Amino acid sequence: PSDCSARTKQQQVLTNPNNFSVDVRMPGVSPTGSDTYLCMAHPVPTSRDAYIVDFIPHASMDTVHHMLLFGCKTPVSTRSFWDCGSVQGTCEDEASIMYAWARNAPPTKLPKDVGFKVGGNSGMSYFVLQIHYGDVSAFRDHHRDCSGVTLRMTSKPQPFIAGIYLLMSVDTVILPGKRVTNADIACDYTSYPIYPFAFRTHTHRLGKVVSGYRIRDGKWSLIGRQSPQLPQAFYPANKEVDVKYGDTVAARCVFTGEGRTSKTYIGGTSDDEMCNFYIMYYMDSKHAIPFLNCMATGPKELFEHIPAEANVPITG
Ligand code: IYT
Ligand code: CU
Ligand code: CU
Repeated sequence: PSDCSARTKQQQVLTNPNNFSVDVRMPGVSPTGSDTYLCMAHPVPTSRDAYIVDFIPHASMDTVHHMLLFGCKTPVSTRSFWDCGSVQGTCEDEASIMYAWARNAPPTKLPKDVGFKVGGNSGMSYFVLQIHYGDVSAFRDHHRDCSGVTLRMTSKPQPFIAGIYLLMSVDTVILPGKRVTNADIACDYTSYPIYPFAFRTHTHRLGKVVSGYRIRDGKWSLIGRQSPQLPQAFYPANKEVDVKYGDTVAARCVFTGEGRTSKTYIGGTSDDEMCNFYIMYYMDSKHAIPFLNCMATGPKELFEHIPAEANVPITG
């Protein structure tokens, strides 16, 4: 409806002066084609340190396919909204994913005493919301959409800081017609302990299964395994598996080249592929590292010992 023109605002919760909410919502948009990606930026409303402690999604089930929330220093645009389809059109600098909503997937909650740090000197001065609108027929009546997310925030320092560890392949090539191609990624972990509590997988159409592991003393322990063809939300991770100094973190994406007539490379379009395993973790705020990346190809000898489940496609 039309009451969504001034929806993006900051709200003070009267009970506790440290607590506030930020509404990051589309300013009443009406996509004109199917599979439109729209983005909007919202400044973090404080220059001090602040912590996101909860996400409350507002998504129209009949139009929104998925929503992602990023933090960064410089959004691609500060217009009310912009088209951010196909290529990485969110931030000028590196965008850090903090939240994912996908139709028919259960939402993940942050554990108690855990917050994403933004504002201050965190390098996060903007939130960028990306919404993938699916079937456009729901917009034939030209109504305006204000889907988005409300962030529950506090200025009170949290005992644990949430972070994201992104494992991604940069060099996988999938040969046409070849039944199985693995993308293997691995990095040694040499920092303070992290405690994974959620994970997200991302590939395009050719991905069958994506699995992430901790390797300690030669033993592989599953952090999470999912079909990237299911809604790409954050799913609960195996809580028993922490990662500490001396461990290796590894991920495998299984692809098929069946149905393709030319080589498929890593890239931004839907004809390209990606192999991503995101670990959402918390760590002691005393030595918190909010974002980590691993882009190294895993050594063949290491992946000879990957559990067999990593090669089993998830059906249904
Ligand atoms: C080449 C590739 O794999 N791109 C991924 C991972 C990626 C995410 C972010 C790369 C960079 C980032 O700043 I955040 I550089 C990719 O684009 N993944 C998509 C979204 O863009 C997040 C996804 O849905 O996971
Ligand atoms: Cu989507
Ligand atoms: Cu992608």
